[in-house]
Amino acid sequence: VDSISAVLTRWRNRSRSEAPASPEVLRERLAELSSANRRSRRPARERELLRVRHQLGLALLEDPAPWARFAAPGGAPLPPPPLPEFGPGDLTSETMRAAILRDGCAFVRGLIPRDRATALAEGIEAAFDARDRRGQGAETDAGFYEEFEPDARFGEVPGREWIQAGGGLLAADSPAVAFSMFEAYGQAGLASLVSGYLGEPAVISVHKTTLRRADPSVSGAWHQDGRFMGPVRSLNLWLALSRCGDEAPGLDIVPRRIDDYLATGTDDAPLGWTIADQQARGAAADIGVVRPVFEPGDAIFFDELFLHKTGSSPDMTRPRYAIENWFFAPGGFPPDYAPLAT
Ligand SMILES: O=C(O)CCC(=O)C(=O)O
Ligand SMILES: [Fe+2]
Repeated sequence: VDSISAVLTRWRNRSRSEAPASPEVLRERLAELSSANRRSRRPARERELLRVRHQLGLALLEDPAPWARFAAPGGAPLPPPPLPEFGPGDLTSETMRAAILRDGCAFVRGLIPRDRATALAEGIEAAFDARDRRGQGAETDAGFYEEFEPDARFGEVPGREWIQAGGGLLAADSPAVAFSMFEAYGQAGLASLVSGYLGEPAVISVHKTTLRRADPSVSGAWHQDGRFMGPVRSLNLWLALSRCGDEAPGLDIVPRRIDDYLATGTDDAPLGWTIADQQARGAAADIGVVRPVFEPGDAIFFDELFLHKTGSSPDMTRPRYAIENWFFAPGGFPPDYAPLAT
């Protein structure tokens, strides 16, 4: 058996000197590196894993399926509105599609185990710390914060300052947390659930998979993410890693299907791409705005049309940890984003 460093050296040399590897070869590499890293975690391997995920993502984008369709809505009868709540075992691609077409979203209790969620929240705290210490010129914990450099065609990843200002850190900038995140996704069977939903292999991005820490002082603003992503075929997984919605900021949502984009920048809307409170309340109509209480590991899925915002109140006392993870179909991937295979 080759040592991992021999494998890595061969791989690095290979990717420089040969034609791009096929998706099959890259998948195999991903599986090998992941299983080695499960046995003993290594920053160099976690960095390499992100690079291979990026290459595989690029390969998948080369081969979109324009004829692909979302899963047909179906499966078992939906839980009652306004917020259809599933156990992890009873959410399928078909029931998810049915829930999104009826209520705009699907809520899942315990999508990942509580202890994994809590460990991810600790990882986020470590990544934020490593970024702060790096900002002060100090040595940092290897692998908790390293800015990912996508292929040259994408240029520099923009907006890290405002992502930071908004309480976020790109998952691709933390090889260590990214590894734990993908492991949790693997255990939850997410890739096949989401690929089944999209009708194509689910791909995420460097630009829009964000580790979040929301302090009670953050004020949310109503929005639909499709407003700034353009025409996409997407599914967002918003995964709570700490209890929120009561003692810590959660999400305020309008749990109904909205088929188009609401007017932005009117009335008291704080920014050009955001939606005024009275517009959002109007859209919610008799359903009302809902602020679910999430436990660590609970999740909500929704797409680019869904109306939501960070839900905070002045009386909240704790920060909230979460992952905002947008999956895309290769046939509906934002052109400026750098892909990562799931
Ligand atoms: O985490 C938040 O508070 C905002 C999340 C969000 O806007 C999203 O997941 O699209
Ligand atoms: Fe959003």
